Amino acid sequence: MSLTVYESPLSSNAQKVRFLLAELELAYESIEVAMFGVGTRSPEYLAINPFGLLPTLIDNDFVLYESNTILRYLAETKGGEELYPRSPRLRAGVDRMLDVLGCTMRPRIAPLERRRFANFPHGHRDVDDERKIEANVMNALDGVEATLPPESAGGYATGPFSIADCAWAPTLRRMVEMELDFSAHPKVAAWAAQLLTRPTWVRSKGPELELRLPEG
Ligand SMILES: N[C@@H](CCC(=O)N[C@@H](CS)C(=O)NCC(=O)O)C(=O)O
Repeated sequence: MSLTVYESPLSSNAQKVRFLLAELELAYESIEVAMFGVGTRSPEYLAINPFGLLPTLIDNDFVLYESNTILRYLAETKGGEELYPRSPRLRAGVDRMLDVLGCTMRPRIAPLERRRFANFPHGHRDVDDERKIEANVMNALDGVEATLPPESAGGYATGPFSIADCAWAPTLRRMVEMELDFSAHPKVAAWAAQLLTRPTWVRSKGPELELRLPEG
């Protein structure tokens, strides 16, 4: 069996996949591709992943991109069935958290990450604009808080640990690094605390980004 992952240490979507591979104790070859359009737009990489995005998994001769699809595939095929339950209702719970992340939270939080971590926009800083974006993130977090099960269910995204947790860990980590205030979201705070200290995450998460906090 040969597994290869095209990735970058700072890619949140690659971090999801590394986390699951650590959970499954699977060895793989890591091929680092430079982000921000450097290696990702090279003809060699575009021949593997036509979107020019990270990560891409190669399982023998099977090429797969889209990080959440990779999580589902690995869970289904590499002994992680309990991480992606078969029962339709339990599976729907995991899928919902994957979709909330990809369809609601990521579009809202990505502009904040660009401003706090990537020094965007260059040269000037609009703190009011950042506060509006942050409020939009917090509204989505209200939904997450209401969706999370009671802590007694296991403390993870749907209770027991699942691929939804692998998917959310990089974004929760950035929320913590950005010092977002979780005081109105106690279940999210407890979830992040438990998830971000899980040994497989700590081992696989990769380096931190450099943060710039809003002035005033
Ligand atoms: N929907 C894709 C998004 C992948 C994505 O946006 N990857 C980023 C890194 S996290 C990337 O490769 N950006 C292009 C670049 O930096 O050149 C997935 O989940 O795999």
